Amino acid sequence: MAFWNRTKSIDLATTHAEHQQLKKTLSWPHLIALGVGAIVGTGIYTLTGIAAALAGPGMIFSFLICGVLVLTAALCYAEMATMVPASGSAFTYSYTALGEMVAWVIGWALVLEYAVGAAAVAVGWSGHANEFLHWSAIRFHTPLLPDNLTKGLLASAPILDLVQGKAHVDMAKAFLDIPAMFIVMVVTSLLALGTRESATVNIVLVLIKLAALVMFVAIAAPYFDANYLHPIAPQGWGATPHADGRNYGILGAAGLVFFAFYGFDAVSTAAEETKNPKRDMTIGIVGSMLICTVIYIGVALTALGAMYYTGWADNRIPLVTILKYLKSPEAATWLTVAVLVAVPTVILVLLYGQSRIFFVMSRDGLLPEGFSRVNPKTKTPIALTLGTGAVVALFAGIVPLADIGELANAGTLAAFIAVALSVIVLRIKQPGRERTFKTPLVWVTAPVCVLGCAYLFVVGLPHLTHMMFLIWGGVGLVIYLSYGAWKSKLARGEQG
Ligand code: ALA
Repeated sequence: MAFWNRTKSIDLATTHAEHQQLKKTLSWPHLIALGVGAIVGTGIYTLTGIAAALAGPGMIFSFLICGVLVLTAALCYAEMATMVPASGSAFTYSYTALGEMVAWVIGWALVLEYAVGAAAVAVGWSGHANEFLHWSAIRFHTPLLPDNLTKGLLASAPILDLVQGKAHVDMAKAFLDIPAMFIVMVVTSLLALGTRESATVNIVLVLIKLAALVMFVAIAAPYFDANYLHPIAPQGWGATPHADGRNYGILGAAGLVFFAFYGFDAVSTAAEETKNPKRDMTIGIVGSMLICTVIYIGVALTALGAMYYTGWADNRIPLVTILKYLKSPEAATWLTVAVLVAVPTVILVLLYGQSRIFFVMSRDGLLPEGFSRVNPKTKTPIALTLGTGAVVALFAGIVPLADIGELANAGTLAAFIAVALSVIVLRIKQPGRERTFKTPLVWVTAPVCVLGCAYLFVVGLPHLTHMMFLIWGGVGLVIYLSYGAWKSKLARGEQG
């Protein structure tokens, strides 16, 4: 077998040396909380505003398209996660089905999903933190952060302009997004304390987050005016690039709100720490996905019907803005507080996923061994968690939201394609292997996932995102060819 397509055996993927084993502490309520905790976040609370600008009321279809697509992916993930109950998500699945080089590229793309995604969520959180600081300044005369400490270095100039050399960063106007950095550091510390503690706190916070959305729907639904939904698709049904570098239209918005849907796959990264992976993973992944899809469609439709979308399009705090417009300032404040308290769960799950992906890649010899050292007391990779958190905090401190949201989507779409392909390949190559959860209508579901995600990637995402993704992938490939291809455990004949 050539180096690039050597595969890891599924049986060995689930057995590891004592000092490299993670503790089994999680069961399905933890996993559903992890899933819902990772899914509901900046996507619905913040990106809804940008999606409205891109597609108008038609964004409801953007949400629907993504919901269906992500459901196909969730079903494929559930089959893989129960068949290969080991840390590493799409990376590990691809390693067993598609070969080492593809697995590396997918693991590398997962950095976009998890680390870049976590930074994007932190930036969305920061918008609500600023709203809270303003409220508190009016109410209690507390001090405000200076403007140049609430936005990232790059936020003053759209990235496309920077890339094309049309804009320069005005250092006096924007420097660091301190709230975004702050929240990443808080979450990192929580995570370093250990999986179990973090996951239990997570359950309470998920309930707060859901309560805030239910409150939003309860207050806004009575104002529903169907006239606000016309015209339904002011920017068309496709994806049309505009001069600002964004893709307008329903498919263009789908390329963005896709962000709101993923996160359930982070659950699969916890498979190795799950007590009864076969049952718990299935309930955790599919269940959390379905719950979130229903909530999203409800919230988006309510928002569109309560206030004409131009009033909150491109707003960093769209739901809060709608509640204020409906003369419910207290509810607006409560929603802001709920986001501040609970959306960090999204960052928590994404950072958790990121540190575990690096952990597994290192355990397989594709990254230096130091990455997979677990602390003997907590049995968690503390140093790795802290290191990952530091890099993400820096990133969150300097970059703007929409661009990194779409970049995170690119990585996620690539991972979804790889997982659906893995399902197909293993069904053909290892038909007799036990599958606790079988993807229903697999010969329809998996190809729809592959083709749908590829289509959304190519058509829905802006050109700039394609460019950044290619550059990132290229860097990853160079690292693989100069390190992992020679150092991986498979290369050294240690397993496989
Ligand atoms: N789905 C997650 C969010 O919307 C990443 O924040």
